Amino acid sequence: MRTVLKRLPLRLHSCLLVFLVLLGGCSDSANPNVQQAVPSPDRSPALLSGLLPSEEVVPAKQLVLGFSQLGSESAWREANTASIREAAEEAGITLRLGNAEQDQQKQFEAIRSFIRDKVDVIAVAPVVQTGWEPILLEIRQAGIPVIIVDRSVNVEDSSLYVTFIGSDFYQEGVKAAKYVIDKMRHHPEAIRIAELQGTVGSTPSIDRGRGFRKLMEERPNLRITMSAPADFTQSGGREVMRTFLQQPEEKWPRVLFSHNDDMAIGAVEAIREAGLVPGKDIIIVSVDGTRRAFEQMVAGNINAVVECNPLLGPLLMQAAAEIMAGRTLPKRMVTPEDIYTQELAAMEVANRKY
Ligand code: GYE
Repeated sequence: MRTVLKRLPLRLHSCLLVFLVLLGGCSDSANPNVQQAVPSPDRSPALLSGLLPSEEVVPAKQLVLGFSQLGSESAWREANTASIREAAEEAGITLRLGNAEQDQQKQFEAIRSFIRDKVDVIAVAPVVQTGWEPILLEIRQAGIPVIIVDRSVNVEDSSLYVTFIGSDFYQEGVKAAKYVIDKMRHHPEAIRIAELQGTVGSTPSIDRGRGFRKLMEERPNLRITMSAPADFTQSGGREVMRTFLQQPEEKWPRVLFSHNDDMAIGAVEAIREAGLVPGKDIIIVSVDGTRRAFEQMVAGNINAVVECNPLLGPLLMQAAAEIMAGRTLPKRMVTPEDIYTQELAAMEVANRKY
């Protein structure tokens, strides 16, 4: 019989191997409830070699995964949802998917319905990072293992979940800052920077902002003079950028750091409306690396994009199957990511998968 893991593309095994090599030693085996649901969680040498003996793996049709997706606000999110749907189908895993439309309460409701349905594994992409302890305790009571996907949760007891699969948002902020510092290296004068933040209280917005600021501290002439949340949406980015440009001209920013591509694309529209040239009068750096942002780079409107990979589906399915097979996963799985500038955009645009 074909198994979940046999159905996953080979490159995923090597991906997981990279994570394990990078993060080996971070594994968590302290969660008694996870151990209850997951017998003998010793790290398997077979897993480390990337080759799994098929007979040890739970047959695909037995695995039901409940996934609470936080919303559908951006191109990144659409790609993330599609990746998870496709990977579940490919792996033969039954997926129950709830779209919480940016509402944490709806995520709780979806999770409670997964508990009632006695799914095997619950995955959550948390809209904000606080407030998760009570529901994670409810899941623990039910003996269901939890995988956190994309954004993280602030909990004191990290044994409340098995693993967190997602990007290093702090590093994304650092990469964006490095680009701005390099781009402005011949400008000793005071440079005003505007920042479009994502959803208030969400990990990517908090950590991208922190990483960016950390590097800015070293450059006193580069100052963030305007900063406001725009919910990671294109319309939000357009509206907030409009308000920035309603300020007197001497306050206009020379640089825009947008926490995602959708908001940057909205900002490009607002910049044009104000009679300015995006990418020239205002240097723009954003995060995600969607095909649309690459097209904007090719057109010269966006200057640089820090990659944030939404294609987490295959890794999530692999992790769920590993848990069911009783293996210990690293506590943290980080996706490798890059930064792209206009010079590279034309070459890369056709290769973008999202
Ligand atoms: O950058 C943004 C989306 O959580 C990493 O959420 C994700 C972010 C992504 O809306 O486009």
